[in-house]
Amino acid sequence: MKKIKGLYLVTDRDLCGGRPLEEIVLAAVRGGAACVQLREKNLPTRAFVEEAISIKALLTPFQVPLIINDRIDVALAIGAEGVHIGQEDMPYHLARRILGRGVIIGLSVETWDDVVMAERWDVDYLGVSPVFETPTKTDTRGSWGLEGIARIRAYSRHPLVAIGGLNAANTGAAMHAGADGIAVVSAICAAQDPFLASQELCGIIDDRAVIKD
Ligand code: TZP
Ligand code: MG
Repeated sequence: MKKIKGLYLVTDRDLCGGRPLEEIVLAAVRGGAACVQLREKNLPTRAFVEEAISIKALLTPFQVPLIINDRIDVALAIGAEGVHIGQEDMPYHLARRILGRGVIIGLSVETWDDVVMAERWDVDYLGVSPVFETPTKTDTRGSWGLEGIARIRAYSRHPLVAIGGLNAANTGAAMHAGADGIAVVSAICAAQDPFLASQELCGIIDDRAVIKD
């Protein structure tokens, strides 16, 4: 399976300040983002699929994988490299059965029970969610903090992608605590210059953020 390393962009069209999502994604990837998750909570299926096809075409020349949030059907339909599922989405083992072994599946962990359960599964990474409270997503079950990353790192065999409230000021600390990758929404989507924001975050992450096969 393709290695994902470094900075992971999660999209949010509402935070792009009226700029086209394609523009933000392109800037992020040019700035060094190594993975893009298309996260659309309100788009009708047709629009979601069309957007996904467009973003996939944009990412292919960069060999940057596209991960679809929640929607296994959309990922399959457009041949995305992966899906990201949460604890209320399709159960992991069924998602794997549908998608097969070659597709990246990331799983959000929000509680310690989630972390323990995930050890039984061959997930491609855990989304440590959220590290810090964030206005971008408020339906969360508390926050892990940096010590949560360290605790999960010490226990879990899975690569860890930290998400929630991460920015240039705390990305280094999240890496130091044991994250393999850093996922951000607002730090890129809402940035005045998403290219520079992405470049800065990548510089901090350095080449330590490798999600292994
Ligand atoms: N999952 C957990 S926190 C979060 C998601 C999608 C939002 C993170 O947004 P931001 O703006 O990077 O804090
Ligand atoms: Mg979900």
